[in-house]
Amino acid sequence: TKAAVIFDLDGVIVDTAKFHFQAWKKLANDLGFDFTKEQNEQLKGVSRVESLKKILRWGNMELSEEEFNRQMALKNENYLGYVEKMDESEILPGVRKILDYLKQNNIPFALGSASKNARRILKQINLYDDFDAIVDGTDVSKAKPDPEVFLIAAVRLGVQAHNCVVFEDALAGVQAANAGNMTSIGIGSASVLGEADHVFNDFTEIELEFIENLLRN
Ligand code: B16
Ligand code: MG
Repeated sequence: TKAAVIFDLDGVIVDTAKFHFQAWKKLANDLGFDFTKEQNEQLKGVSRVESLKKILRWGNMELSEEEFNRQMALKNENYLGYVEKMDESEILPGVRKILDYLKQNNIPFALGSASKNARRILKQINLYDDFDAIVDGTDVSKAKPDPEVFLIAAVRLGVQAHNCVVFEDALAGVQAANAGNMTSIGIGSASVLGEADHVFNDFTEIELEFIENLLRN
């Protein structure tokens, strides 16, 4: 049995959630309303289209299809303005240590993200070539909590789903990993990610021995 690891991107490897928030907030403000940081939590792991639908519901707004698509494109342009400025310093604390450990031990690892910008972000932070497989929002038809993104990653890594360990910061992502029969590790608050097999506040709390044990089983 060959074990492998799958990482979510936003909220796990980098904190792009803060940039998504700024860009969505600007969109809402330009349309004449606002939403809170708490509401923004509900956008984590959610696709671009579904995010805009939620936000418009919060603002009690409806847009024509054309305007909806225009707003989505504007949001993404704005978001990419932040992404352009990203570099290796944006890699969250503790992540590099785990990636190095996996590489040294020849344990394959993939990216499993809902973002259509995932490849661009990995290039910005100089991790693009480190992943054995990259599955992102351009590869899937069903959004998390559907396990599709992680199942495709397992196939591309050549491992069985039940031998995969998934790191996720969003509840929808934890549910996707569980639905795919994978081991789920929540990164964030246990009150949000209680459905995960294990939860840590961040990667600095994870000992290499913990990963070792997980991958041995
Ligand atoms: P984009 P993940 C998700 O990435 C984000 O958590 C979510 O907030 C975002 O709306 C989604 O990607 C789509 O991103 O607009 O770049 O295609 O957490 O699955 O890595
Ligand atoms: Mg995420």
